Amino acid sequence: MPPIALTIAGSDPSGGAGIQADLKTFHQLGVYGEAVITLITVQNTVRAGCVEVLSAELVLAQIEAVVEDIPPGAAKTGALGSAEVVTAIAKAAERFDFPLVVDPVMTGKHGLPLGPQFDDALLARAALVTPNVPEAEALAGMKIRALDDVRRAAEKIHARGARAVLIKGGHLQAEPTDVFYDGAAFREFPAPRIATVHTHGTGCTYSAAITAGLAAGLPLVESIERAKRFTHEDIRTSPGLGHGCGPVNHHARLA
Ligand code: PXL
Repeated sequence: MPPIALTIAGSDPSGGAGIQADLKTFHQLGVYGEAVITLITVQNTVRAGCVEVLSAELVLAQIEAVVEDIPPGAAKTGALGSAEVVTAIAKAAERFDFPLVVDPVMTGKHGLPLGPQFDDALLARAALVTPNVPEAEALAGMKIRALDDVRRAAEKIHARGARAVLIKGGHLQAEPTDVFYDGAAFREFPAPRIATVHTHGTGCTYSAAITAGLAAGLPLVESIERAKRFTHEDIRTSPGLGHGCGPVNHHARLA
């Protein structure tokens, strides 16, 4: 049986982010992908139109159908769209016997509103939560400027119930260092910044790659390390599609 991973996320029709990025990432990392859609966006690399969020009932029915038949080895959430969907997934996740990665997506490219404030119920079900700096500021209720602030925010988010936290450093002024905290120790994952505008879908790809690692049985920190290398390679080799901020390359090869 191949490793199986589930994404619960929104659709980006341009294929760079959201459910499309997650499925391509799962596939590239040798994992069978399942996809529960929460919302549909209208967007391309230049502009964003609107967002339509599915009902919590429809999202839940999709999850139940998938999990009772082809249970995944790990799952992730991306854009969830409404407080009702967040609450419904938190409830469903009480019965998950596989790890859940929560990517607390709030705002998409071009300012698309993709998620509400997260309540503690979903964070408490997360084996890992992967905010970027603005999302970490919202979750921790503090401003983040330097690496010390990132560490404090990670502690605050961990205190809200997430088993582990990975704050992505891409929005920091300095070197984009990611900070991991699991309540016991901090780990830092630095990476050189790549000068490109073609980074659309970076966050989705990163959390999907971590989920693929967990689905394949890798330990959490190894999954993060491999996902970091994969995402870095995806950005470095982004194909420059579209007329604006293009997608990363979901087909990068890991050395
Ligand atoms: O990168 C966050 C994200 C997640 N999900 C969808 C998106 C985006 C960013 O634009 O469109 C559907």
